[in-house]
Amino acid sequence: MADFKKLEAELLAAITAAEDDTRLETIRVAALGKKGSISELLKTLGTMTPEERKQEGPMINGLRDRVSEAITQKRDTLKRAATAERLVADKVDVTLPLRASALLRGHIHPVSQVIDEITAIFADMGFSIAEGPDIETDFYNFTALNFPAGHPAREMHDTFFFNPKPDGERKLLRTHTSPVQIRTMESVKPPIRVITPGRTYRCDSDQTHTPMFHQVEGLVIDKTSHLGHLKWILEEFCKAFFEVPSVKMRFRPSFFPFTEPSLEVDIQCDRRGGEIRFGEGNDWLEILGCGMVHPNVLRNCKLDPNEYQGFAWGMGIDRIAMLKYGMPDLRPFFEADVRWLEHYGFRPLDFPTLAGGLSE
Ligand code: 2U9
Repeated sequence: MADFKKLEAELLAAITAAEDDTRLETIRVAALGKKGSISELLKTLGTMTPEERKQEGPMINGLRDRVSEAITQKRDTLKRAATAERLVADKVDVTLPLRASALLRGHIHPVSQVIDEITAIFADMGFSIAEGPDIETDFYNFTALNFPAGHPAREMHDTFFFNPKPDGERKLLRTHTSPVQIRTMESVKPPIRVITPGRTYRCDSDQTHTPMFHQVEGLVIDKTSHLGHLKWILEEFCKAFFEVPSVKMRFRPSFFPFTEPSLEVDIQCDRRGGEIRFGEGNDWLEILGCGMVHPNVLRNCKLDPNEYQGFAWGMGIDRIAMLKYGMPDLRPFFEADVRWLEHYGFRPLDFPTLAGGLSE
């Protein structure tokens, strides 16, 4: 009996003195584990006479319950103390600036952003997107598009040509995305509604021209498609792209080998105050060229001009990106300067949609 009291006093003192969970667990195993001091005492109950057991049983069981309870309470106390300690130590300075997540550190290049915006607008009107090779044959870049033999665009100083192959064929870097529409007309039976954004190349370099630039062209071929449809499409596009409720457009006669008639299109703008605003003002700005697809081009794609007709247009993506986002110089577009990209780039997760907003 005296031994039980002594054991209990020792265990309770050790439990009180335990400084952490590990120490407490060692005490628990030493007392209540398989070979612990209290477990050994419990085992002796089996060897006792009923009288002895009647007397000793409650004492040993009482000892076990009190020690278990003391351990549980001590564990709670240690846990609460640890939490309190962490609350004091883990200070958060809510005034610190936000550290940008890796996902937000990169930026979308304005050209990619504008391609995504154009894609969203034309996809909403039922157009598909087509792509083709940057390295083209003379046929797809010029001949099929009704360029005559001596046309200036076919000269070395206007276009990048590869060295001729043994059979004399000279490949070239496409000067427009029109070859993609030729390939589309060869492989898709009308009705066709397609836009072709992509890289294009010309032997030209100054403040407003770079040897590589971006174009988007559109093509509609059906049985009765006409300039009235084209006008509506271009007006809807300009309103959506420049995010204005209305815009006036001016169509001037022009000439391209691949369209007849051919037109150049200006949009209304206001240049006062050192910046351009669209949908208001008395100035005009040229933004694209267009026309009815030349019958020779249809014939070159094995389409009968007596059955099918349609229209096409083309515009420079870099140029309309500069206009929309107020970027004064074209050259930094292709200099890969991270500071420029951080300034003019777009947040990576804000994909432009008509419903969600193109540029917000
Ligand atoms: C096919 C038939 C006709 C595409 C067209 C233009 C007019 C045009 C320029 C705008 C600025 C090129 O980037 S730019 O220098 N483009 O003015 N493009 S019509 O006509 C086509 C295309 C494909 C089969």
